[in-house]
Amino acid sequence: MCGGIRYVTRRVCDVRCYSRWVRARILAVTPGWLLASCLSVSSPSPSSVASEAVSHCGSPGTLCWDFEEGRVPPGWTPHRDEFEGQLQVDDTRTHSGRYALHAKALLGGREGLQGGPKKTLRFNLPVNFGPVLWGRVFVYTSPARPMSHAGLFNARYPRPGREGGAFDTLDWYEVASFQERYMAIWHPPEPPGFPEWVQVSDTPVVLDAWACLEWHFDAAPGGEAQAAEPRVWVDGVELAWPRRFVFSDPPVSAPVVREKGRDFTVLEVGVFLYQGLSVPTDWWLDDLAVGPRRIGCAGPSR
Ligand SMILES: [Ca+2]
Repeated sequence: MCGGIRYVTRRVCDVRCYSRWVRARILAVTPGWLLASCLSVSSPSPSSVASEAVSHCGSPGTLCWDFEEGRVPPGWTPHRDEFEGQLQVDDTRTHSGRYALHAKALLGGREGLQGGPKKTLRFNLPVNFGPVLWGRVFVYTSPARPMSHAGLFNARYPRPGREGGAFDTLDWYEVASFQERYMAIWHPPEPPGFPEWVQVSDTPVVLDAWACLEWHFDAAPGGEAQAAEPRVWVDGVELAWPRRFVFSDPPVSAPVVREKGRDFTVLEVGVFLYQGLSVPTDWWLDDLAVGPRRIGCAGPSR
């Protein structure tokens, strides 16, 4: 039993463990930093400038960013900025070309306690992007795998019956790591971002090497009552999720209903830790792409 919810033993452990780590988020989302951040951003809107500025590499509708501008690409705007470190485009390590997006020397807080370094950019997708979002990014993590929940990418869409809307009104899918393993989550709007459907893999985060992360988010699977569970691949191998559970605080007895959606509207990329990070850690992200079809890991040579 867990707050009146019956779980199998494994899930009780998972939920309690995860609760201890993510409780930080509950406290972190209510102060002004996030409310101000969420409320200050405008509603997603058609962005002809952004959609024209990125290259449509590969198949139709695919958007790609290789960061070879040497600066934050057009259409992307700073979103979260908490604790120590910087998020910048630089030439310190790349998967392709000369430049990559670099989350540099992130640090702040303590593992297991509320708050953590968050450095992200956001991007408004072109209108009518659709309900299926495949993604691909190459990630290099060094020098240590974080124990805390470390988000890398998320994509958001309006709740059923709505169009557009502010960032904090959108359902969202997330690709992240937790306890040194890859993780994927479906969330209701943030804050609070739960009750959420959490999937934790048994695959350790690739360290000190480039890893190709791919994901598939389907907000409108045919014949299904709710949005699909997120799927993630690392270097072409789909991840298994031995730990799958609902997280909420306080706990809820009802299962999470992953609301369906019609169009993804917003992307967020960078690194966002919901608990502390005591080891200065760097992430590099390069050759980010999203589209309605699988993009794969083929691309520029390293
Ligand atoms: Ca590059």
